[in-house]
Amino acid sequence: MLTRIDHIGIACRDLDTTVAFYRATYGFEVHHTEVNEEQGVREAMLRINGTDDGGASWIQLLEPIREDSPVAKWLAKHGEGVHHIAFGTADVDGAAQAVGARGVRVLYDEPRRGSMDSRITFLHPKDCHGVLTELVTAAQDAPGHGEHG
Ligand code: MC0
Repeated sequence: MLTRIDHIGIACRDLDTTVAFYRATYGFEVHHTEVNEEQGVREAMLRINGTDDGGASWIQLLEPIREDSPVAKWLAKHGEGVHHIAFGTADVDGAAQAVGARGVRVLYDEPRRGSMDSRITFLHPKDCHGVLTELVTAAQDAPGHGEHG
């Protein structure tokens, strides 16, 4: 059902400074940046492996753009650090339904838009031994991607 670690989300106060650290220390380059208004973040995706066609895992650096956003709240309470882990699946709807049926709170009724046009939902950290857990179907991993009609 869940086939890989898609990304690790890291909360930071200043995206540019944190990107500079990852570049200088590990040689990771930014593959993509975007603002996700709904989630209240500006983010940078650093690809660790894989290709544009799929199978990649990522470090996702997250800077809040609003004080009332989940990442801003997390930073105020805990400071910078790992904010969530995301498991990849070809079927985020099915995975969310299956996990929900096992008694874990799924935070969204329907998956929402995540990085790079992925579809995402979250599991409540209190039901996951303290880990905010995301389920994600990357755009490239969605059934039918690349097919031409
Ligand atoms: C909160 N808690 C966490 C946590 N955030 N525990 C582990 N990891 C986290 N990241 C804990 C708090 O410490 C607290 O426990 C309890 O959960 C309630 O937290 P709260 O501070 O009162 O905040 P709430 O209840 O208003 O919201 C928590 C909730 C929220 C998880 C529902 O953060 C949420 O909806 N998160 C999902 C969306 C999200 O995080 N978006 C940002 C990434 P104590 O024991 O202190 O009471 S967007 C993203 O990642 C996208 C772009 C993508 O991947 O593509």
